[in-house]
Amino acid sequence: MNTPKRYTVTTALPYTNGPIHIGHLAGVYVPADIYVRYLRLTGNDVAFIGGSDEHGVPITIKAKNEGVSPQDIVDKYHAIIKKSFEDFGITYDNYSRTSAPIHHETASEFFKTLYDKGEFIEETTEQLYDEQANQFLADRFVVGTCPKCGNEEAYGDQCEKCGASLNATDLINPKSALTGNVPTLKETKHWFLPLDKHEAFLKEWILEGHKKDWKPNVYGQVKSWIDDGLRPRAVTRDLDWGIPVPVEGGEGKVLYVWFDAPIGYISSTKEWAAREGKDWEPYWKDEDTKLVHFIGKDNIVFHCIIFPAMLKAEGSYIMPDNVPANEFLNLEGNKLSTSKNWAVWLPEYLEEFPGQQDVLRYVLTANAPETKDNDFTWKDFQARNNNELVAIFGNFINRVVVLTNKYYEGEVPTPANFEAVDEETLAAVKAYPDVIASSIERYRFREAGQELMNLARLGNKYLADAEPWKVIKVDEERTKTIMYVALQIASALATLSEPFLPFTSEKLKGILNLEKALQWNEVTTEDVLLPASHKIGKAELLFSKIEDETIQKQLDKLEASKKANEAANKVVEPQKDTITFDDFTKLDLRVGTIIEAEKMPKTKKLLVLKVDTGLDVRTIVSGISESFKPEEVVGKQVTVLVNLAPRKLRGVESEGMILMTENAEGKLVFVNPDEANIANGLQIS
Ligand code: B3M
Ligand code: ZN
Repeated sequence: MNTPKRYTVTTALPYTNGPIHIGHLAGVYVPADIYVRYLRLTGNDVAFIGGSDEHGVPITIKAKNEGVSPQDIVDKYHAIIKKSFEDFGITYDNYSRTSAPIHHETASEFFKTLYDKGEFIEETTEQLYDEQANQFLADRFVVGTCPKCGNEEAYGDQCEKCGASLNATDLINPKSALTGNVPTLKETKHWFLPLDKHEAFLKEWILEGHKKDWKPNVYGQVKSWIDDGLRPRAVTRDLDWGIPVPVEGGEGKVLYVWFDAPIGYISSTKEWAAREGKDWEPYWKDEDTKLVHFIGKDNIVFHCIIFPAMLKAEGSYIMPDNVPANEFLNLEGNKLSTSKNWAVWLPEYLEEFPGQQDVLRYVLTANAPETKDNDFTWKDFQARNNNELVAIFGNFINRVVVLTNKYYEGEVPTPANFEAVDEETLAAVKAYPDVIASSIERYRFREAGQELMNLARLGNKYLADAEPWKVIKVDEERTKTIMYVALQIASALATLSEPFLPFTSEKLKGILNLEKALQWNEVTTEDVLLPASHKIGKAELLFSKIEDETIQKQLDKLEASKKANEAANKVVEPQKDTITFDDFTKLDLRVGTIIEAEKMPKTKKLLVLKVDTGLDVRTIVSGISESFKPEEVVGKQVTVLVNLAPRKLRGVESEGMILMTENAEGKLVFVNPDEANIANGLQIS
């Protein structure tokens, strides 16, 4: 039995420049929600804190691209993100935003405290400057080669490939992301946090103190930075979107987004405590509080080095107990990409798979990139739903409920004598809370989720071996025992599934008619999980099979994204050699109408067309069959090159060429006269 504690659990504040996708969910939000739901179920005092990260260069870039203000962008995406978390069952105690006044106050105060304590180095240095854009280049305003790993797409503050935290002047061959120009250097004053001053503390606290309980992927990254030697980091920027620097000489400058954002956890906690009539300070300053940050691996340096150094310098805060960062999730073998629309977006998933939040929660937990990057495929999504959720968990519950209603009108029967298999099964059930808890408390959610499925497997196997549908014909008393044991397993699943499958757990508690469901540890401590003569409800399916066409639809969407990317990134061929006007007059281009069309047998790409050119009706073979069905092109007016020498294609003589090009989705389209009903044969000049 755990002694209840106070926990502050935070999740990375997503930039409000786009919706949440499955990479965010798998890396950060689903594991965090599993963790806090379990902590609450085991009687702990939990503050589950989140919010939107509304400053930073990604937002100003998005605003610039869309011709709106940064505030418009953050208002739009904060609302989208907040609602999608709610609809997906991420149970924050508070979800705030860093443009909120309480955050501006908290972050400004924090900066001022460090400033007044002399914790900053105030220095005028040369920084990268874009003369054409007339602005300093920091963070994502500049791209270049990472000095640590050679990644050519490193940003001015961080390399996402190796995670290194950088000063923009560290980049090799820097280029302005605004104009593409090579930046110049220009003097400007900033305030630096001397990380080197906290090196001894960080070494002691992390490299000694957390050698055993921090995940190897986190510990390894932190160790490599500390071993490389820590340097002062600028915590202010020459930008106009962010929290103004609240000290003399700070005009026109804002706090670096990675200085203000982690303080967003504190301001969100303050906002929650004020609303709940609680004191926020114990959640951030009491040594008994366990502070846990859920993040993706690209945020490790900020949560394990920079933010702790800030908290240490401020002096009144606790340090994080753990930072269980996950690696990255890929999609169908490719990196998730917002810019390339190569993602499964949470709002779209919620719309296209209504009521199936738990399927995605389960699959993202089963495939979580906990120790290495992992891949999400729609085929695997379908397989885990159909072969595990439907065939094991759902099937077990459905049989128990249907048979209990059929044999006993929904009443839990009084068991007769327990046989060895019954005793063993009931004992195994009682072991599951600790088995699953042990995995959760070590942030091994994949393992924990599979242990839950093992409990459902235990139930399924128990019923399949006991075969109550046969025994009922010969031994009523034995059947009562079998169904009683099966119902105990169902009740245990109702409680233990809540962290992983909260929507299913709710439904199952309804089916079992559990007004007050068991607490986590009661599954172990209580002799009876579902008492005899308790009345359960009617059966309803917990999960439904996902058919191939549903999956194909998703794969087609991704294919369309891929094509659109290819088209968007299509290299525009350089202009061909110049021709004379006489050369041009040799081309005889006419308006024509397609009057017949059929697929060329045994080919994928070819249509055989009959085209009325106004001069004659001729056959033209065209490679458009992957973009058009024959019936779609009949009647279309097209531009025809009629004096092209005839060519035999697969035995068919083709006399001319129809002008085509590609659209943004990479689909072939006709280059045809805009006006309708132009007489065939008219020349195009
Ligand atoms: N806004 C999101 C990211 O880097 C970043 C996290 C802030 S947590 C304080 O994906
Ligand atoms: Zn790098």
